[in-house]
Amino acid sequence: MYWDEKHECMPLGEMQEFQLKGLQETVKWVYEKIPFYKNKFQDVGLEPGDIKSLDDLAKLPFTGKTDLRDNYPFGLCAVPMSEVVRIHASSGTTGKPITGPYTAEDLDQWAECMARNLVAAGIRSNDICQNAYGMGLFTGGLGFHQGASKIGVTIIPASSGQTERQIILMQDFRSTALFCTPSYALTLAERAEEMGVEVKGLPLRVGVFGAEPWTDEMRKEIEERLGIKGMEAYGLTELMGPGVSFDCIEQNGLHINEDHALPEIIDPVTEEVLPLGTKGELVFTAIQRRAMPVIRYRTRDITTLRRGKCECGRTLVKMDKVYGRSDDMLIISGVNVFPSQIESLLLDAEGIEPQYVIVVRKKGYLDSLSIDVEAKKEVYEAGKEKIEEIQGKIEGKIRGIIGIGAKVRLVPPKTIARSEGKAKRVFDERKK
Ligand code: DLL
Repeated sequence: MYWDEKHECMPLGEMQEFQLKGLQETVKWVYEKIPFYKNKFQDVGLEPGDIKSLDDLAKLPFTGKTDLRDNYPFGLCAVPMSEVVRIHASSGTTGKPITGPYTAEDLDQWAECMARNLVAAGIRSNDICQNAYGMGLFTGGLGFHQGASKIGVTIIPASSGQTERQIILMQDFRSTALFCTPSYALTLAERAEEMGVEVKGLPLRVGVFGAEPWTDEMRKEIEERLGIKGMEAYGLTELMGPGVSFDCIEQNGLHINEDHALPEIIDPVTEEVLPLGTKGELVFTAIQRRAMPVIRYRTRDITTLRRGKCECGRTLVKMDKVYGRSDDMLIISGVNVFPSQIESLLLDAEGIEPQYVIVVRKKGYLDSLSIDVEAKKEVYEAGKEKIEEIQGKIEGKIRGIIGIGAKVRLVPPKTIARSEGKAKRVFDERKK
């Protein structure tokens, strides 16, 4: 079942015509309304009329996070404040947050994109959806809320946190669907176990998880512990929030709402556009938004684009699960490592809980990588020998598969801080 069959299953030729029209209109719109873009286009000698085909997209300059920060809060907004009906913002751990202003039409389009996401995840109007994404400036809570409202489900706007109460709500209101970050899903699973609540015996059957990188191994872990299907949502404040891409029942890549967000993959160093099937940095151009349409926005997310027949019938281009962010990539003694590679190996190991932190330090001239991962209770209780055996096995795998030395430490159960939103698992102390 689709939410918007026309756009989700559009033949490629028709989609490209639609995209070109959207691109031309948007380029003209930002050129006329936002001095920042006009100046940037003029710097490279470009006028809106020069965009004659989708290939001309490559002629446009990129927009980066710093451009958004430099123009904080509304320098890149194309409409007067009287037409802005909502403002979201990303938390912005460093520097100024990224703002996301929306017109009423932008909000409606966002809800449409989210409705596609939820229907593809199997959500229907008779579902009772517990929305445990943070409500507020973060786009997760309200983004899911609006999409779910379009479908007409029963929404429980629980927001994140108050974990024990979440479990009680899940039992009392008989939630069938859960929306939250993957790391919070784990926190909920664990809290339920501590409370003696058997989630598998409850009506919960599906989760829609996103907002942070998570591996397929993590998905399996969540699916098993909660006894549900774990579906995915991807997005970013700069584009709309969640609803940019989503996985279907095939669970092998995320369909991009490419009639809204026109994707490209580039080499993050040379900025050259890469062909389909090549891993690189994801770049998006918003082609239907009015308040803040970004042009060739560099997401820093690393993935691959693929076109082909999907069993679900959707023709929307697919991106692979995000491998990591280019700024999260660790260079350890010259070897490039994504935290997701470490997560995959950890979660494959026996006797550990999916709770870990990665710390990189500099010792003299050398980089050192240490990983603390929680032992399962029975392993911890089994004693030193068992613990050392597992530590050694994981270290061996990391050396063999990733090619770097790591110090792995199994720490006692429940000693690593639990996440209620986006988990912070990597600490690169060399950057201090
Ligand atoms: O995290 C929007 C969102 C909310 C997506 C709820 C999905 C569900 P920001 O806070 O602006 O927006 O963070 C955007 O989070 O560039 C990615 O690096 C990361 N991210 C989002 N979804 C995924 C995902 C929201 N499914 C940044 N897998 C993005 C991996 C993700 N990373």
